[in-house]
Amino acid sequence: MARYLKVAAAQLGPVHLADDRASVVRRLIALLCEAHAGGAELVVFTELALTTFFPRYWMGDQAEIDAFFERRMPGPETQALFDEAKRLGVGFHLGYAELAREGGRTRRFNPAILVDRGGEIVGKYRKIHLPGHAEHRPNVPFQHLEKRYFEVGDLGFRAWRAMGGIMGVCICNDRRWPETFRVLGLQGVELVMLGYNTPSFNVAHDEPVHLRMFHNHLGMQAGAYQNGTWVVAAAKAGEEDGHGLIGGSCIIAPTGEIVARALSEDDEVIAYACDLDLGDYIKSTIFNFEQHRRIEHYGLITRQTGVVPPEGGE
Ligand code: ING
Repeated sequence: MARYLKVAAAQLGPVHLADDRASVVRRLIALLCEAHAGGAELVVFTELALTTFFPRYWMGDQAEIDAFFERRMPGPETQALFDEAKRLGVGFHLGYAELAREGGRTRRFNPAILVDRGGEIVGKYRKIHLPGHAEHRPNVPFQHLEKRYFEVGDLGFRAWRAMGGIMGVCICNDRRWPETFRVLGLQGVELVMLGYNTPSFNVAHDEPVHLRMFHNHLGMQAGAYQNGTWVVAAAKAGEEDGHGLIGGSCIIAPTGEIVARALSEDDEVIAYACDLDLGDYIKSTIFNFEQHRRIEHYGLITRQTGVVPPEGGE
């Protein structure tokens, strides 16, 4: 039995500080229309799609920081994207920066939403694994201040029945952590969608540049295979005001194979007809969780945060 969903990853090229939201939304709508023309029913946009990757900058003034955040979704500039998607009957995933008033206080998150064919937000995820640092590091070429500008997501890793299957969402750094995919896998996820903004080189360690792309795909391919799920990943790519971000947007089958991959570091649509039943044999044999997992031996994973090496010995 095959249950096809034509999915597109809409890679977004650089968004510069000078680019306003309206111009970015026009690009997103153009990508949406291109994907729809190719038969896509679901379009995955990237993380923090509406602005430049602002956590690379140290900003001391909260009003300056908050200018990168959305107060409402859809908001005045993004309504046009929701309207066009609904008109075309296409679902989409969108990452953005969220400023919310909850529990009597202002909250700031790095979320992504899943919007169905009818234009309704059916799911929201707030990024849990925030990489980088919270303090200003003056001696590096760029900052990575997600721990300063965002709170840790408080909605957990959730899967939703939508688009004719079981959909999951995570964001960027989440894709590097096996726990992300396993918690979604334990909900029977059939397609995990995500966006990422990944600097082209690692300021934290002098590592060969080719490893950025290798590690980008490694974690997602493993996550796909080990949980029998599709993974659709859309990059924000290219040089944003001189700061490079890797491309490599891709669609990965539950077998772990990359079935489509972006060639550029600019606005680019890739697409694939994903058989949402393809992961069934993986979930019912090698990764039949019910039959094979031994949770009585996994306690350290949730009891312990950091490393505790063995005592004694030489
Ligand atoms: N970006 C990067 C990512 O996880 C990063 C941060 C890059 C962490 C390279 C470690 C190594 O792809 C975001 N936004 O999480």
